[in-house]
Amino acid sequence: MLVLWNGQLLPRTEVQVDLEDRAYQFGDGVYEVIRVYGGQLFLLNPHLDRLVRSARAIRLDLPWSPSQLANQLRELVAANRLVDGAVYLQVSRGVAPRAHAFPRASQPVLVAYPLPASRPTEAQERGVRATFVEDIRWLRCDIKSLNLLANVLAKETAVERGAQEAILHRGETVTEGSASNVFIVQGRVLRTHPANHLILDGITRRFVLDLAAREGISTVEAPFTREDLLNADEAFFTSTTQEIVPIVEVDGHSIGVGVPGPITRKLLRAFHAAVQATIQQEV
Ligand code: PSZ
Repeated sequence: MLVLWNGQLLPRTEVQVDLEDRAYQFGDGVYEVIRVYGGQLFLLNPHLDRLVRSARAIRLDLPWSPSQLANQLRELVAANRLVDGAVYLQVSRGVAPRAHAFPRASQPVLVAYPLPASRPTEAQERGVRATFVEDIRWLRCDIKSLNLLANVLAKETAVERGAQEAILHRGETVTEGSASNVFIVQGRVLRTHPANHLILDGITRRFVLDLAAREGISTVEAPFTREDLLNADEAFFTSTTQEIVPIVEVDGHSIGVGVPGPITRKLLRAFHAAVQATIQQEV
């Protein structure tokens, strides 16, 4: 495997992660996961725009322009002959003697490498179980920061309960998943939490909202409660690698009739068609 490390492509064993990299000690950095279909970086520009926003929000100056990053990532994909998978990209504030305050002089460290990913076909067809977990994160969940401890703890709680995903809630309000955005269908309306400081504005979230509009499905970005979710006709979560996954049960309560619903299935078909169209466009 070749790894992109500050503009160079190196074998994994030659990448030297420093003991005092601030990502390692403080989680002081930002990241992205980008899906690759047919050798193409899917929705690359929105991911790079979000990386720039996340970096700015933590006052980290990126020394690379989005178009330079795009070129480097395309080289990474080509060098690894990556066809179907994902790319993980992180930028840390760099290496400096351990101290909380920003170092006077440090160069950001960028690392990117391929991750395996494949469409979760069975989960998409059958749906999955989810569980409620209190959202104990900080109040800047819009930043895709390397600090994922609360997300990790929530996901582990889900695993312990035999659920695929943790649905986070602040009090009664559902925010998002531990590593996904959450949608419900109420009648003919698709609803998801607004993109504010309480959630990550998922690239897949935005893509699905746009797909829904094109499919003639009404959408509303408004908070909803745990009870709204339990009473919804359909529910699903979205993420870069999971695409759209129907939620058919939450803590033992069936959602709708307990199988993936018609609007969710329509969106899944539209999503898969959009992916297919992107792959074919570039060939
Ligand atoms: O492989 C995986 O399971 C992935 S790849 C990306 C994610 C999970 N999750 C991103 C994410 C997230 O961490 C939180 C807290 N909320 C929403 C999302 C969805 O964001 P996008 O759609 O940009 O991946």
